[in-house]
Amino acid sequence: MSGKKSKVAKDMVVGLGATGLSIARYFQRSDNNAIYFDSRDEPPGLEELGEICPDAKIQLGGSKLPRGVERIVASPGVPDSHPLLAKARKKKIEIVSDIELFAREASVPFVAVTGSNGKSTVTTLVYHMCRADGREVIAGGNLGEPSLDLLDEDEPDIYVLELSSFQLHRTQHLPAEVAVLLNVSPDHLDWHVDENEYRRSKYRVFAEAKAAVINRSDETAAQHAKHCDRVVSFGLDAPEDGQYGLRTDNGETYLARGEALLLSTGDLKMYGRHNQLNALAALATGDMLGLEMEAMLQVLVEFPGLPHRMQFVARIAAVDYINDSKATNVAAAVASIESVDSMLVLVAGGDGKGGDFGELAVAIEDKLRGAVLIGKDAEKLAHSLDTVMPVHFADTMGAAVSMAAKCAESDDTVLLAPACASLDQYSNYMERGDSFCDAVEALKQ
Ligand code: UMA
Ligand code: ADP
Repeated sequence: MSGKKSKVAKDMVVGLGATGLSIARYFQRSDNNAIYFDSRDEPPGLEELGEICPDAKIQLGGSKLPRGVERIVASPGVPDSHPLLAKARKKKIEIVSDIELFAREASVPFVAVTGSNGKSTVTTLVYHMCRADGREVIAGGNLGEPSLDLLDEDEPDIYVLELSSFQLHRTQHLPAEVAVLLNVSPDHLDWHVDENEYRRSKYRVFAEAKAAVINRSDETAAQHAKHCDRVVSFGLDAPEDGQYGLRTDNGETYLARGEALLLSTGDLKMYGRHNQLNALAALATGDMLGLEMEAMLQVLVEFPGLPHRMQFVARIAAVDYINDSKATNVAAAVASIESVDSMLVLVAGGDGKGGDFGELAVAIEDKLRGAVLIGKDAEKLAHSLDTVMPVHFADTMGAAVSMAAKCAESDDTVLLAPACASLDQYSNYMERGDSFCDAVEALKQ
């Protein structure tokens, strides 16, 4: 196969992680030659790249832009400020995401789900709803399998893609069947130039969409979705005809479409107000796709939520322990704190990604018995929180959970909702969540 390839590589793939390897597989399938770059001496995908593409040209470190490169396919973790990408931009070389390549290639419709928080939950709900309706469906993107790998599977009726701001930032062409924007709050300010650029990346999801699902509280989203053939909104208020929201009847709150009551919120298996919003967004999306309402509602009754999102761990000595390790920014932590009714001891901290912890203090003042802070930005968090509650520091998760157990009173909840990324101490949020669960288990001994 390699004999057919042109000698000079016109594509450069930046990043040898999960995305870089999926691009390598895609290029190998389409017989395309590329140069592979990673800034690290020992990138995680180096060995596998050798298996996928034994004759791959590889450049590790530096910022040399090889002659002949006409396009860069960049992995999401590498910001535009990287010297190689900065150089490429100066030379007006096209920089695209794997999602751009997916969108050019996909021959069946796809749903694009984005937002600062709730993406994985809504993507998974829509996936299950499609299945419950009898559709062949594949989900991936920022969640799970990289998008280009999805193209190598048997063609489904529909794809459901979770998209990050990093991916959208480098995607121009995205003709989604339905584009979903759940919410926008500051995040990833260590990657994007500023908050405006982050927001613009999120709104880009609507650019070529046929239909849009928008959050009613976001007027800018409505502006960006104006051109779509159909727009359906969701929110926690009572919905107008054809829109999704909450209605109260005889003291009971229901998910509703217009005036129609669909499901009591008490029958939702997922926990918390934010998950009612996620359920409404998923219903609105399924509605756009023509899915059966009964099938969708059954999914909401059964789906317990994803691991590490408001996951109940244990009740020990009259205290509940909840793992919301995926609350990796301030807005997510606020949402999870607001969804717990009892007084709380918060376990938080990690890499704050430039987020504003002041907002956290304002939102949670009355609910917190105290906070135990971990990780790189513990001091920064303490600065915002110690005026409103007692704060403690811990070097390890074990020490944090022991300290939280000491602070908690009867019927309190100890909540891991870090408001930060985990990468300063862990490989990912899952490892951090597991470490919390292990520390809670250890309390039983
Ligand atoms: N890196 C370097 N040098 C390089 C290339 C990468 O140091 O040359 C570093 C990056 O700075 C980053 C890490 O390597 O810290 C991984 O970056 P990557 O772009 O290679 O990541 P992938 O392994 O391809 O995984 C990416 C997504 N990761 C990011 O956006 C950081 C994964 O989302 C996604 O599942 C995967 O593609 C498949 O699509 C993870 C994530 O944390 C879950 N996403 C962020 C989030 O959800 O908040 C956006
Ligand atoms: P994402 O994929 O966008 O990170 P997840 O579905 O994995 O979203 O949820 C991550 C965290 O964000 C949850 O653990 C919860 O703390 C918070 N969250 C989820 N949905 C919402 C929402 N609709 N609004 C605000 N916060 C949310």
